[in-house]
Amino acid sequence: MKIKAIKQNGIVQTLCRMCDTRCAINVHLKDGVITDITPFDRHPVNQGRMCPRGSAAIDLFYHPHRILKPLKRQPDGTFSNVSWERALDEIAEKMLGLKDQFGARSIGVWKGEGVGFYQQEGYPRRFIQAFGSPNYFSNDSACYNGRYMGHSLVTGFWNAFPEFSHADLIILLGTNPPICHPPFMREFADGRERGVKLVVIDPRLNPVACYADIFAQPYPGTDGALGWGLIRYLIETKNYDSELVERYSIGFDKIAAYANKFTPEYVEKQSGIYSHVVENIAQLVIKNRPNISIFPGTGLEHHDNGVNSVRTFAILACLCGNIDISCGLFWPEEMGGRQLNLYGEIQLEDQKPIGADKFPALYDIRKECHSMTAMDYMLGNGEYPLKGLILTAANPAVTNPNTRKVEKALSTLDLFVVNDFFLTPTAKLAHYVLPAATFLERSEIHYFPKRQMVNLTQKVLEISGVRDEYSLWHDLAHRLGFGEKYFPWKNEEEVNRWILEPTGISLEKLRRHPEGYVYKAVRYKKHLKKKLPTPSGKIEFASAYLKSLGLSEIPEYVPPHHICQTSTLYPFVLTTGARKSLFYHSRHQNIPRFRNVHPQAVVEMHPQDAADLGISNDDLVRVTSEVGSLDIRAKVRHPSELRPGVIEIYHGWEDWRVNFLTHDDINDPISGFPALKAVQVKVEKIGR
Ligand SMILES: Nc1nc2c(c(=O)[nH]1)N[C@H]1C(S)=C(S)[C@@H](COP(=O)(O)OP(=O)(O)OC[C@H]3O[C@@H](n4cnc5c(=O)[nH]c(N)nc54)[C@H](O)[C@@H]3O)O[C@H]1N2
Ligand SMILES: Nc1nc2c(c(=O)[nH]1)N[C@H]1C(S)=C(S)[C@@H](COP(=O)(O)OP(=O)(O)OC[C@H]3O[C@@H](n4cnc5c(=O)[nH]c(N)nc54)[C@H](O)[C@@H]3O)O[C@H]1N2
Ligand code: SF4
Ligand SMILES: [Mo]
Repeated sequence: MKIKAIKQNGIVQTLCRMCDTRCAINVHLKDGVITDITPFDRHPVNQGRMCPRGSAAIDLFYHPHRILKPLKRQPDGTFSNVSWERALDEIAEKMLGLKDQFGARSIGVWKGEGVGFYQQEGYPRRFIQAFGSPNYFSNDSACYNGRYMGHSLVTGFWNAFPEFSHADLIILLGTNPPICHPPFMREFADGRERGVKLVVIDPRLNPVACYADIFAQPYPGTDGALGWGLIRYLIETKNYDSELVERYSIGFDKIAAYANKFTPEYVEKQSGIYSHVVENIAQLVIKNRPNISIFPGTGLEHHDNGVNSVRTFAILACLCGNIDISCGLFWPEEMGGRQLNLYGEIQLEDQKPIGADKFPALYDIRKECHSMTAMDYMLGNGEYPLKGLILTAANPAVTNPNTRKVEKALSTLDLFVVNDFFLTPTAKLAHYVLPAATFLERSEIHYFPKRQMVNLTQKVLEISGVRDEYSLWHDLAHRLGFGEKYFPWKNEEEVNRWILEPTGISLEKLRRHPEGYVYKAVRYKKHLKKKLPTPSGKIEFASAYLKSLGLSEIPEYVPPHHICQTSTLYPFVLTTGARKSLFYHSRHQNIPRFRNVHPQAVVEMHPQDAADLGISNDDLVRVTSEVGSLDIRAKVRHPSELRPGVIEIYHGWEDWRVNFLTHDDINDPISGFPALKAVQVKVEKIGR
């Protein structure tokens, strides 16, 4: 590795991107080598703390298996080194050939969780629009879009992280903050000193549930019923913000009429949450409104009724008068920097973005194509063929549902390029694997919406032979003939300046503010003065837009498929993907000190279920769904940790891929999300 550090000795302040929390860190350098990563104590997000995954950036950066030169797959399946110039020339030539033969839309791009949002997502979006194809895919076909859409359909904006420390009541639904968003726990601890109450709704006792005043375990996918039960209670007892409803919302009569049937007893029947617990939660809501943080995680969106569950709780928040306040649904104002995407300039709707026919709201609201449907197009079962894919920072051969189909589909591509650090199961299927740069090797502008704050991250080091994300798209664009027009900037520094120019904020200024620069002082209750960004300009309890698409106008509660169609063959419900502290999806299994903590995959089971099947701890069991099967060790949990009938398997294991079992065709009708947290399965003991 030939490494150039921006300084040989000392500390560089930047943001960690081992997850999207983006804690501020000090990177310590000695003779050009990173010796330590410690928290930077003047940043409001992490306030001088960090989690163990942050320092693992060192393990990642110097990992012995890191790919440092482009690889090309040979006819015998092995990989050989090629130069960057040759790899990019050949990729560009192939792209132009496919474009000539099948049209630009036969090629797509895909960005994964490895690079996150904002600027790094902007590059592939810009690239593929400029190329003339609408086919932009991402991990967000199974992440975040569901929550984004659920909130923005009601209020017009995304529910950025609330200021939990200002709440009097926090309701967490299907989310696991101590593991997933560690700084939340500090905010919670601050709130706790003031007596904040906590309600946790999760079929599994996740770590934060141990601190809850009320912990309720619903059947997976039934949160919507609880949401409607709480709405009914507020309306019945006239304990809602009537002024907000009258002046700033539409559709109240419709939800009031629909909520009627959700008595506590009916909610109990639907969700398994005792009726008196439903009432207790409702009373806590009434007592503490409007200062309530209602926060849903993937546990809601990974169901076939996910968006409507999220909408139901967004409506509940609005009824509590919880809109545009610090601990509630906060409406961030933008900085006003330039956007990288080209949606204002190039319209490609007539090119039939993949999935836009099945899930029109997904493309409309997020300008994203549906990654599961992409597999059908690759396999020749789409309206037109998808022949080429450039994928960066994702590992769908592990993380996308119905993984065997994903592998088969990716293997049929005429051109498959993967940009990653490692030869992942996805990269092994590629024609070209390009060596990717870590976050320590790039500089980007990052926003913290809830604080209306911006940071510039620092490029700490450079490895010869490794190119950052911008360079990849830039270098390809120039070979394809649209570089000068759409990727004119020589490097990230020039892009950063172009983005910032209209704001009057300089790069130098951001460099002087490693603690973050507030681009606009936060104001609350803006909806009293200006229209909300919904079609009606008001809070939408009922959406005429969804109705026009033939979807439910109000977020009607439809029980999940495993309840509508119970199966004697597959009597268990498998929830997947409850995060582990040291793993990040499919990442970090190759970091030995982390692997020692999580050595192998397990299926977590309720002791009664295990006893019924004669299963003891560590027995080898086979879990089978309609899609596939997986052999895995059993972990028998304490009776309070899981609902009986529910089992759980983590989703990132390369050697035990739970997505062999998940369906790609049981989807939420609004977002197209796969039902990753409700798979009907059977369990058999196969050995010790
Ligand atoms: N350490 C670590 N941190 C991460 C990640 C990681 O892989 N590792 N991933 C990051 C990413 S990309 C994301 S999207 C976030 C996800 O962050 P979260 O959504 O906060 O976390 P998950 O662990 O996915 O939690 C989902 C919870 O939902 C529960 N659940 C399952 N079904 C239901 C249901 O029907 N109803 C309810 N109420 N609960 C249900 C599960 O038992 C689980 O506890 O985490 C981020 N942070
Ligand atoms: N069954 C089931 N499946 C799930 C989920 C679940 O809960 N259950 N969760 C879903 C969710 S919420 C998400 S977000 C997705 C995540 O799915 P993916 O986006 O596939 O995420 P990762 O597995 O983390 O893969 C990221 C890849 O990017 C690489 N990488 C990391 N950083 C960088 C970088 O800076 N640049 C580049 N070029 N590469 C980088 C890593 O080496 C890794 O191979 O998984 C989804 N899949
Ligand atoms: S929570 Fe951990 S991994 Fe995420 S940004 Fe902070 S230190 Fe990095
Ligand atoms: Mo995610």
